[in-house]
Amino acid sequence: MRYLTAGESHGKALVGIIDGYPSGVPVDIDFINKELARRQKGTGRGGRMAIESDEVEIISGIRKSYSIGSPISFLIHNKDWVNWKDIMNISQDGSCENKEKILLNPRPGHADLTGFLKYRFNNIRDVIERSSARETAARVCVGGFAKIALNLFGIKIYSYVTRIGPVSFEDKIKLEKETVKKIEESAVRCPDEKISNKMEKEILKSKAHGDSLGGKFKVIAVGAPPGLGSYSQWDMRLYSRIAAAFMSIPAIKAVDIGNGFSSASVSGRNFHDEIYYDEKNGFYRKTNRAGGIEGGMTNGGNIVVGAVMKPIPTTRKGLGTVNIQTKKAGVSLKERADICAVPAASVVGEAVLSIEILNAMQEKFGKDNIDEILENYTSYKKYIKNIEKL
Ligand code: EPS
Repeated sequence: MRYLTAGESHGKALVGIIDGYPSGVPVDIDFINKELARRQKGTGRGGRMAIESDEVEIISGIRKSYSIGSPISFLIHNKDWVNWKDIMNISQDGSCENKEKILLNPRPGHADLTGFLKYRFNNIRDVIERSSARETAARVCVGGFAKIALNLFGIKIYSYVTRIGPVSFEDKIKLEKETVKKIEESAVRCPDEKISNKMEKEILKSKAHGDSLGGKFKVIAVGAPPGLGSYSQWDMRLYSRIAAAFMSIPAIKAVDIGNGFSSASVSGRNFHDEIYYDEKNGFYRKTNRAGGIEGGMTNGGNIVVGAVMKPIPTTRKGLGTVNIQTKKAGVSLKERADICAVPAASVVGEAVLSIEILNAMQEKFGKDNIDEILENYTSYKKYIKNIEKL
């Protein structure tokens, strides 16, 4: 399965094309819309989220609620477009020429300056319309399709926030119903109510100071079988694909799998997850420091991905910069933006992990039709069980 997205932040719509999605999957559009709504939530989101209520319009690839194996294309209309029609006009009727503010003070930390130079623009507007994190709405939609397919194999994806600025949540959690409910109810997607409140306060403090905040989140896949990915080539290693997918989310600066960062300071005998066996469980581990991947392949444990998000580069107070035209020192441009989008990024993380896992499943068990893939999957599970009983 591969996909492309298109669309400017304040253009008419976001667009997505998914190629290679298996046929025969019952597609629940309400579920996808709920995923889009989850991405819009969270304390720290900006004014734009009050305007949008993202909904997908399917254009192709689905008939009578089932995928038909042909490319799926979809639109997510930007409600805000009506307010930007002149500025985002596709034809050159010039009606907005005089009204439009030319943006020339690049924001440090954003694509503004390099994009302006690289594409020979004369207005930073042409950079920021596509470099905006608005694009992630389309990715959550693609991820929604992937999640629907993974659910048929009993694979579920969760996420929660582990840090907002200085406030961190370090506890180990069990992904029980009650915990998941708490995450979904928290305004910052953190399972601990007290820490959630502290995180929220920190975001509001940052807002009052005209500043922004980053943080960390974890995404977990439960139920993936052992043997997805491969050690045989660099680009077959699931680590590399997952890391690339997470690093492609705007503002993500670091990714680790399992106890990735802390593995640097622990000895081998204290790090690796020892292997056990009993009749009931087959091979199993008592720990999961590897985060469910060894040798570039899933090992049957939960896949645990951690990601670090930098603070949003747009701030009300701005940062020191240089006007591209006058070369004089100034303050970075101010666009409407989020104060903190870590909770939203965790939902985007769920989407990109779902896409990578579905890809790896299709690689191992087949691509064309979901029943065929399910049959191959069931027979592989049987084979693994038999081996474990030898
Ligand atoms: C976003 C939409 C954008 C921003 C934000 C994310 O809408 P607008 O630019 O109209 O406010 O709120 O984008 C950024 C933080 C960014 O740097 O571009 C969205 O839908 O997620």
